[in-house]
Amino acid sequence: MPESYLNHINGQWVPAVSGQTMDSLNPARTDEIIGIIPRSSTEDVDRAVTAARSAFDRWRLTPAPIRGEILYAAAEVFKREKNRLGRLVTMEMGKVLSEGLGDAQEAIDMAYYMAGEGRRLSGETVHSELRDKDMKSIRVPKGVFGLITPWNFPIAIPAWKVCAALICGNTLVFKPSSYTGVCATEFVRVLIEAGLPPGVPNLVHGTGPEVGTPLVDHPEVDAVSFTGSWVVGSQIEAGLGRNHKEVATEMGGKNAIIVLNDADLDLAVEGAVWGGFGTTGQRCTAASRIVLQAGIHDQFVKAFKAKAAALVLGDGLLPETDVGPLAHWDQLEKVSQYVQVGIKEGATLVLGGKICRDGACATGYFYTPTIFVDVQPQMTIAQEEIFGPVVSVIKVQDLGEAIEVVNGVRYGLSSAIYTRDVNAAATAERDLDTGLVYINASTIGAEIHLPFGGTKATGLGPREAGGRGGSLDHYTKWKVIYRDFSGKLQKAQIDTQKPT
Ligand code: UN1
Repeated sequence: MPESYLNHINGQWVPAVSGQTMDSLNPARTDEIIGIIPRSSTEDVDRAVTAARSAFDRWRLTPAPIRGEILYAAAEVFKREKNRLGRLVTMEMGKVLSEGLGDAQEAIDMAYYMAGEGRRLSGETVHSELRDKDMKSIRVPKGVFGLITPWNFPIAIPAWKVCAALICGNTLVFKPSSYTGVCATEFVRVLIEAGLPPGVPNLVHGTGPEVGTPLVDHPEVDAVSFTGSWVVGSQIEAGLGRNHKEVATEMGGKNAIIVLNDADLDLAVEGAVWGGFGTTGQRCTAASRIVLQAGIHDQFVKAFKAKAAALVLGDGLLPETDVGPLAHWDQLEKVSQYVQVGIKEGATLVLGGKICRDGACATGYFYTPTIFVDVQPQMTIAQEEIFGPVVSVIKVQDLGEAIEVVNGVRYGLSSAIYTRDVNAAATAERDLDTGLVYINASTIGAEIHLPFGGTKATGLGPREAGGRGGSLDHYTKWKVIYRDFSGKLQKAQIDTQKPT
């Protein structure tokens, strides 16, 4: 009998008010239910937001280094639980075990990193133009956050948002993807064990329309962080903008790897396989376009195809598996449809292009690694985010054309270039319009202590992760304090002070 999971509201584990539930399935073995999670609605959201609001003042006034100590304790629990959480990620979301463990590792890293920020939440002190007056800027929390996270990094992305929100002194209502509710619950259990007070973290399970929408629309929610689809993220941006509430969105990419004629080809092929088919292509940072300079095109495609064809599909818990299933049925449908569009628009399918139903694939949502060549930059498969194991190869003549192709999409998350020419690498670094640029490395694998995010339709608002210049800018607002201890009326810009 699968375990039943609950919402966490005001320090209590509680079912949805409606009593309704949803099953969370293993995408590699769809007859296996990983857990039963609540299917909540507006009333549950309302209770959670009320709890977060009433806990806010106490949490805001808890010294930041003490908040940091709780996050440090959480990091230690994440570390203790890493194997269990990593396996659970694989079972509920499908990525292979080494990546499931990597997902859990990001939470460990983020919790330690943000714990340290408790002693570093600094602003500026500067000199006043007037005597006997001082001034400073300080970071203050924004209040109650709504945090909405996707299924592709079911532990890591919650950790990015939750740890940053907490260290800055905010309380929160966390609404995870309904495909990975068990991972989300285990994540919150760690926070509770670490000693977070009631009402500070709240967890409400459910669907986007039934929980996400009332959460972002709630008048007592001060700001929102969202990672997920462009369609939903754009609606959230518009709605919050109208209400003057701050939002940070991260909505995907159409990332590309450039390979120039002088590149280390073996390294570039390895990078393309890892970026294109790692996590079954279900990363916002996945390398879904490979832009090849004409001189190495044929040789690269041959090696790339051979390596991709050798990838073993199966249950991510099995040691021989290279590529796990897609995370759910809709993903399988979407990927299949995009592949049909690619064929119709005239791209040449050289590998894969089909749902896998043989052997180890029979029980789940598997799609074979797929490569298209002869792809034109404007084709649908080269413009839209597919979020699956489908890579489009585009041929170009030179670096200038390559950069134009990479930048010629509406997203701007990650890009990479393989070259031994230092001038070419520097030009790419300057001109690629993406939030992340990799030199001689693939498009995936950002580290948590630098900002994560991108340009154009990839997202709005401050970046995720990182510290200054990253998520601290989303989870705090600036307050400026002027203190005049002259005992008289002093007028900035008007009273001129002479040297004595
Ligand atoms: C995502 O796909 O939304 O840089 C996040 C990476 C990972 C995070 C990806 N560390 O690929």
